[in-house]
Amino acid sequence: MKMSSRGAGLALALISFVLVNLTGECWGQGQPQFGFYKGKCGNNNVESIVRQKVIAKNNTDPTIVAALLRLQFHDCFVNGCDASILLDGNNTEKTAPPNLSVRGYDFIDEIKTALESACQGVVSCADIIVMATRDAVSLSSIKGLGWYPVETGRLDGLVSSAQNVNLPSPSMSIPQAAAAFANKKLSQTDMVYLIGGGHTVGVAHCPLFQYRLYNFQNSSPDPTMNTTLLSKLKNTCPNQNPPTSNPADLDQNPSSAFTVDKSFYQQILWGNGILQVDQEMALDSMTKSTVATIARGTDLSFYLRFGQAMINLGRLTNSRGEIRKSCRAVNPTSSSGFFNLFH
Ligand code: HEM
Ligand SMILES: *[C@@H]1O[C@H](CO)[C@@H](O)[C@H](O)[C@H]1NC(C)=O
Ligand SMILES: *[C@@H]1O[C@H](CO)[C@@H](O)[C@H](O)[C@H]1NC(C)=O
Ligand SMILES: *[C@@H]1O[C@H](CO)[C@@H](O)[C@H](O)[C@H]1NC(C)=O
Ligand SMILES: CC(=O)N[C@H]1CO[C@H](CO)[C@@H](O)[C@@H]1O
Repeated sequence: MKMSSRGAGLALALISFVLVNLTGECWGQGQPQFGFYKGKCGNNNVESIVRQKVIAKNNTDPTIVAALLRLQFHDCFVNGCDASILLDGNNTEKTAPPNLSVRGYDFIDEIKTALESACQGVVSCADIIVMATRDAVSLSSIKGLGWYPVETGRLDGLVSSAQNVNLPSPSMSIPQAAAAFANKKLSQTDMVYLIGGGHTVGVAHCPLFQYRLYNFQNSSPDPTMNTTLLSKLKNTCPNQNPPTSNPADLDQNPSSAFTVDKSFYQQILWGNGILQVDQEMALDSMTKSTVATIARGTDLSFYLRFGQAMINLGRLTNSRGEIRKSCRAVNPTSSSGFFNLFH
C-alpha cells in the first residue's frame, strides 16, 4: 500500500511539475499527496521550516496546538482545506459567529513569511495550516507518538463568505453531528477521533455550555453531567445574563490539558464532557462503543487512528485556487475575470 501510494505520488508530482512549467500557473496542484514539496523549494526543506517555527512557538505558547487544531477543522469543514478562513474582509468566513475565539492567524502569517523568503509563491497557506497543525500535535503528544504524515499540494481558495459557514453546533445530537460529518465523507469513527482528539486540548467559553448548568431542556441542570464537574462549572460560569466569557478546559484531566492524548475519552465516560456534543458521544448508541474502545486502548492505537482521521479531514479539498502571496488576501491578478474564467 505504501509503495503504490508513493508510486502514484511520484507520477502525480511529475505531471504537476510539467503542468506548472508549461503554464506558469498551478494547474497541477490541488490534489494533495505525501511529500509534494520535496525538491520544490531550492535546497530548503519546507516541512522542516514549518516544524522549526512550531517548535519555537510551542515553547512560548503551549496553547498553539489548540489554536491550530480548531483552525484546521474550521478551514477544512467549510469549502475544503483552502485557507478560506484566513481571508480578511467584511463578510468573510472568519467573521461568522462560530469563529468565536478561532486563533492562530498571526502565527500562520509568520510561517508564510519564512516560507516566502525561502522560495516565493511555492507553498500554499492551506498546506501551512495542515503542516503546522501536525507538528503542534506531535510536539504536544506523549513521546511524540502523535506525529502523522501529511499530504500537501493544496491550493488557496479564491472565495470566503460568512454565508458558507455551516459548522456543527455544540448542542447538536450525535446523529445530526454524524450526518454533518458524513456530508463531508467522514465516517462516524473519524468523527469520534476528530472531536475527541481535538477536544483533548483547549478551552470552551461559558456562552457555549452554560445552558447545561442552569437551563437544560425541561430538567435543570443537564442530568448527564458529573455532579462534581457541575459545581465546579457553576463557579466558573455564574448564572448571569449575559454570561461571562470565562474558559473551561475541554479535557478535564488536569495533567493533560495541553497534551493531545486519549484522556478525553475516559473523562466523558465519567460525565466530564464540557460541551453537550462531547458528553453525548459517550452515551449515544452510535458512538459509545468506539469511545469505550479508545479509552481502554493503547496510546499508540489512539494516535495512529487519530492521525488517519486528520489525514482524512485534510482531504476535504477545494481544487480551484492559487498560491496566495499573503494568507490574508487573494492575489491581485486572480480576482480578475480572466483568471476566474479558467480556474
Ligand atoms: C461536532 C463537531 C464539533 C463541535 C460542535 C465543536 C464545537 C466547539 C466549541 C463550541 C468550542 C469552544 C469554542 C469557544 O468557546 O471558544 C470548541 C473548541 C475547540 N475545538 Fe471543537 N467542535 C467540533 C469538532 C472539532 C474538531 C473536529 C476539532 C479538531 C480536530 C476541534 C478542535 C477544537 C479545539 C482544539 C478547541 C479549543 C480551541 C482553543 O482552545 O482555542 N473541534 N469546539
Ligand atoms: C469593509 O467595508 C468598509 C465600509 O463599507 C470599506 O471601507 C472597507 O474597504 C471594506 N474592507 C474590505 C477589506 O473589503
Ligand atoms: C510543547 O508544549 C508542551 C506544553 O507546554 C510541552 O509539554 C512540550 O514539552 C512542548 N514540546 C516541545 C517539543 O518542546
Ligand atoms: C465524576 O468524575 C470523577 C473524576 O473527575 C470520577 O472519579 C467519578 O467517578 C465521576 N463520577 C461518575 C458518576 O462517573
Ligand atoms: C477575528 C474575527 O473576525 N472575529 C469575528 C468573529 O465573529 C464575530 C461575530 O460574528 C465578529 O464580531 C468578530 O469580529
